[in-house]
Amino acid sequence: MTSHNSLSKPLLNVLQGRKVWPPPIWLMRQAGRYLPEFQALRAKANFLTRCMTPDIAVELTLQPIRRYQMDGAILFSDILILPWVMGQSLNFIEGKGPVLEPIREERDLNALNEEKVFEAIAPVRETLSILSQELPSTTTLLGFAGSPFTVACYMVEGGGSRDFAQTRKMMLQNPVLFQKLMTLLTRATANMLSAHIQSGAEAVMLFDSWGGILPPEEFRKFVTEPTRQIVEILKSRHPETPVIGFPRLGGIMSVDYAQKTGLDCLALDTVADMARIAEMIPENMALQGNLDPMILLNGGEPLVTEARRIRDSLKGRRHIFNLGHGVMQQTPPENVSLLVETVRSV
Ligand code: 1CP
Repeated sequence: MTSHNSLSKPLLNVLQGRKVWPPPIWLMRQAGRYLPEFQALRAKANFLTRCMTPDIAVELTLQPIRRYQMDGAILFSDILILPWVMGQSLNFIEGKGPVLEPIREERDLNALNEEKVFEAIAPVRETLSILSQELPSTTTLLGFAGSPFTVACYMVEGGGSRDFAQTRKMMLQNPVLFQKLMTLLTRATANMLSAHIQSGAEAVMLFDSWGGILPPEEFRKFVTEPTRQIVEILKSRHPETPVIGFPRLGGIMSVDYAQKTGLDCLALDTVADMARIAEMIPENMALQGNLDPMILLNGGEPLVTEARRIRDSLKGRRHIFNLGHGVMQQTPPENVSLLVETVRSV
């Protein structure tokens, strides 16, 4: 096993097939409201402006890198930028989250334009090229997208939801329309991730936050299969660039997903028993995860014990330390320091 310090980019090395000890670490939502320096910039521009202004997006991406020397820097953006640049109206409302004009009929879908995506994400492409110049030489730059199913949930519902009932209804009552939306999103997502890679992303991650609400057959059709297609397109264009998939709340379906998609790394949520799942997936696949964000928020001895347990239970596997979901807003920033120190001390 190679030691952490001898490698220029430990995270990329793990993704490309090497074992690294101690494991590299980054956190989902590592740029966020729990950081005072994030709050300071927040007052200056609304969320979409922050995503689409390269200077601001670069600064927000770099904040957790400066503070914690994370091994991965994830582009500051959002999964809903894609529907927005295709023409769906989007606002982020304080205390409520994203609000979109819902897609419910054929003509809503026909109004979207995927041809515009590349040009419209020019500021995102610029953010990535600046980051690839400015990041420390040991940090891996990550691009990302929502999975087609998760993005479709927000597009059809018009925002967040507990059960995405409108989306499930469309799947059942108008399967042709829903499939058309999925086909469009699968292509557009692959093209957008491809643009991220061309602009400097060294690996990309697909967030499937809501796939876990589906029964098995639908999970295969709308989560596993579109993911497989995206990986196939990306590998044909960028054979060297690793792809991470995060089928949140996927349970046992995550195993099938890992086997069939061609992904390089399976990211697992908090409820997953990583060491057991590790035994069920292809041996050449890396794992990412999965500390409970609540344990991070709580800090102290329980944090140290659990972080060590997760890290040590995957010794000998290719592992990237992360949370099982995003950093929670009330997390004391010093708990993140304690976590990083714990994972890195052997
Ligand atoms: O008020 C604010 O400052 C905006 C809060 C915020 C932030 C910081 C949103 C709105 N998005 C983001 C950034 C973001 N979103 C990143 C950036 C990089 C990082 O991790 O540091 C990423 C990767 C995402 C991904 C994202 N957005 C997901 C997938 C992961 C997950 O959390 O499950 C989802 C579902 C979204 C939608 C979204 N965007 C924002 C909110 C509040 C939500 C959730 C809405 C809901 O379901 O209620």
